[in-house]
Amino acid sequence: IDSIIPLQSRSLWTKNKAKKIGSEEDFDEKFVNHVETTLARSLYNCDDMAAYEATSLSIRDNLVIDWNKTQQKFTARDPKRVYYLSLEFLMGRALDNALINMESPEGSTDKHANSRDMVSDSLQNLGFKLEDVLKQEPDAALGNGGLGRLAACFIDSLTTQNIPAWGYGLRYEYGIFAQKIIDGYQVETPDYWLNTGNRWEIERNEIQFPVTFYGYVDRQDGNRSTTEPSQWIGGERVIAMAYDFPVPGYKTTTVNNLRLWKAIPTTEFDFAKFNSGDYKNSVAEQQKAESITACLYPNDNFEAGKELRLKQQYFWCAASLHDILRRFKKTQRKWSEFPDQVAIQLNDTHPSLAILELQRVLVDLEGLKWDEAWDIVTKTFAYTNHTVMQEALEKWPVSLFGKLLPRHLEILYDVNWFFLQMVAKKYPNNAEILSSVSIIEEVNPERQVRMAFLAIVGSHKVNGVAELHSELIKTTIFKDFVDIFGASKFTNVTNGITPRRWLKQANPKLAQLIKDTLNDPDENYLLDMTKLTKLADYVDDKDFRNKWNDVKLQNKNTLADLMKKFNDGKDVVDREKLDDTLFDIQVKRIHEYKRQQMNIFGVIARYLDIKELLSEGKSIEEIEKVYPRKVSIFGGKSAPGYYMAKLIIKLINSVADVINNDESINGILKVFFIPDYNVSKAEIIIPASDISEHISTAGTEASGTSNMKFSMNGGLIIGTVDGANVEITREIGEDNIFLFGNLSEKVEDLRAAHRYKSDDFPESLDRVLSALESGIFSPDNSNEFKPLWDSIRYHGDYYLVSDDFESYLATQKLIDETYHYQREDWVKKSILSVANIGYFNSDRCIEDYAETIWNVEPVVPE
Ligand code: Z57
Repeated sequence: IDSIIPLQSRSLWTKNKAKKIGSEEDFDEKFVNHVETTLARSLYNCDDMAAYEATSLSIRDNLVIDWNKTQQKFTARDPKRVYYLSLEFLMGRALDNALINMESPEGSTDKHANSRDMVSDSLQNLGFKLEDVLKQEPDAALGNGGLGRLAACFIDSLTTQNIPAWGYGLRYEYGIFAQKIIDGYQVETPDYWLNTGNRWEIERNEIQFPVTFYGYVDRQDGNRSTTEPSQWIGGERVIAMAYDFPVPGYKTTTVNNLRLWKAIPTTEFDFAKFNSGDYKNSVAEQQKAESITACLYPNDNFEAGKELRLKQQYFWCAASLHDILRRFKKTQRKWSEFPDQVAIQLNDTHPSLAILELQRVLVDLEGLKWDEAWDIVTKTFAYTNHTVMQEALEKWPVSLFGKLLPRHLEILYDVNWFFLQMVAKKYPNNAEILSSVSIIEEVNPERQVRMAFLAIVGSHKVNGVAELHSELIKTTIFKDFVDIFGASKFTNVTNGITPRRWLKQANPKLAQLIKDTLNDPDENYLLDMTKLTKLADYVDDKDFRNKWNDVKLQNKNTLADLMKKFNDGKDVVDREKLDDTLFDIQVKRIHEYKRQQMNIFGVIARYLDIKELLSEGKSIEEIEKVYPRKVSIFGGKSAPGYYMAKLIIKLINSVADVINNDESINGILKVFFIPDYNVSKAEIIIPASDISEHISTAGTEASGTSNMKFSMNGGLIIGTVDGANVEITREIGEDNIFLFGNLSEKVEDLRAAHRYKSDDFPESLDRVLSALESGIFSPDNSNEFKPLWDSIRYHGDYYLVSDDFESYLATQKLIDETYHYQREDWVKKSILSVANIGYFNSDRCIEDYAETIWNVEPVVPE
């Protein structure tokens, strides 16, 4: 392309090319320029918010320069690319992350070790504090929990690893709701995160694709089969417009792109309505387009099956595929090369429609033969499963599916038909297996599309997210598919987290100590976490242990500040005794399977014990020797329609009310629920934990990723033998983790046993439930928590709280003893956790995907 541009113009462009910030002065200049022109403000009305915006714009300029270079290089080299399709990207804040990832100014004579320090100094001179400026940024909270945050860690690692990759998702105007706690209850308020503008996105007015819904398939041109090119005459049409978010990597100038789609109306308008003078209604009709990307569905591990959600899914898949196909077609390669150029990863079943959409485009629009097309499709896609829980597996009523996407339903039927024929050949006269693996579930009153089965049939690889989970899917929900396709189609890629955000950004003090100790001034350990193992050499160094403990103490102090803010400005914990206060933390989505109820029952048991000892005449000083000082911290959102989860939140707050106001216990036990848990709060909470709880019923938590985050920050773990806890134990050593509870193999039998032995549970739990029943935690309505005790006493205790409660309490006791009476050991365990957690960084995880699933290679910038 270069050669067609006249030399004159070219040199003019080169002379004036955008320049990256190379020094403090460069930054000052950019900053003031953005304040005075882009923001149309001045020195006299530049507040912290404006300073945040101008800083972001300045840093974004840097990213965009590298982004352009990266894309040009990719276009020239045309390597295989990875497309990560995720309905959720839980990014959190961008600015600090960009500053950390930004290379120190290339070839600059600047005195600073890194760009973050440079910008910090600049801002200081300009009259601002970086810390305050960073806090102005609202979280980009386009996700619910683990799945969405995983996608965010993955694009960080994809870029850091220089892998040509795109993230594709939706640009929701409302992210996950903000949680208020009013009288102990969760109240949801809308998260209109774009309210103050978004300085990180680039609106791509020029990238617009039409997306069609409803309508019918035209078969007037003879009686052609559904596997031959067909014409879908759509009903409704909307436009997908691109918004790009540059994704920086650590110590690389590669910048990848996260492309999020917004739905906007078409400019076509309804002449019938217009002519009939119904202008207002025809505008209103158009406006409806925008509702498609208005809001993120706030469910985690639960499918509600709403039409608008299916519309979101198709809208997103159609637009993303269109974009991918357009990019591929520019290279003028043969279709058979498509899978060598394109790897599409399906983050859960949410994007499974992309499988049908690609088949449709290839057959209906590009004229490929069915089999040829299907071969390309299956070589292109791979599917990640994140759960075995039935209520989270997506199913769509066939009627709804066919109404919204009539041609896709035909294709789905054909895909299913060929698949079942293959199965029938393998298992002659076996109707049972046919109905058990059919993509269409034949149920009364409605037939349903099983999206997970579509994802398996349409992919070449299926992976779980931790070893235990990957084994479980092979032996339970996807067992028949292992027989049909062979075990090699199913694989494991254990989750990981990015150490840039979850260590360096969240815990600068620990990062500093590690950097000094490892003698790693360039912080290369953040790229090669095996380097952390060296920390183990220092466990016997008392001075080092003290420093280590001191970092924790400072982080606990910062969390104490946060709690104070949410406690009407009153301290929750005694600052004088922070080092003697065990911070016990459980922060994650509220769900019965994650068993926050068991945690709070444990707190109640402890409180009852303390009260009983008091009533026996024991002094609080003596009691404190048995039940040392501790604060139980909770945080997390419940899905708005999840009754039991909301009741658990209320219970936690009611228990906190009673315990925190009981002066007789002298503050040796405190309970606190931090409202509106999100990524930026996680960055404060996680580094401050002594012990964190990962206590799901065995076999229910696919992986968990906060377990990795806590360990990477020197927090110890109390956990069940579930998800990634198993591998964490293997890596850090079983002496350094507190495991308890029944194993997943026993869950089925234990559940069955509850059906005829309903009152067979431990005294310790009975005592807690009786206290609840007595109404001491719900003075105004003694039956308020009835559904919680009923579910255990009378409804089969599905999550096996009664089976694990005793070992849970016993393990808590062990934790108390270790923290308070073997503190040296405790700190050693903490150091060894960090030293051996390296495996769970997301770079390793992305390398795994790249090698075993995508077959892609890095393209390193020069
Ligand atoms: C979600 O956050 C997860 C699974 C789901 O099926 C849905 Br829907 C949302 C979580 C799992 O519960 C975690 O165990 C896992 O660590 C995370 O996905 C990332 O894999």
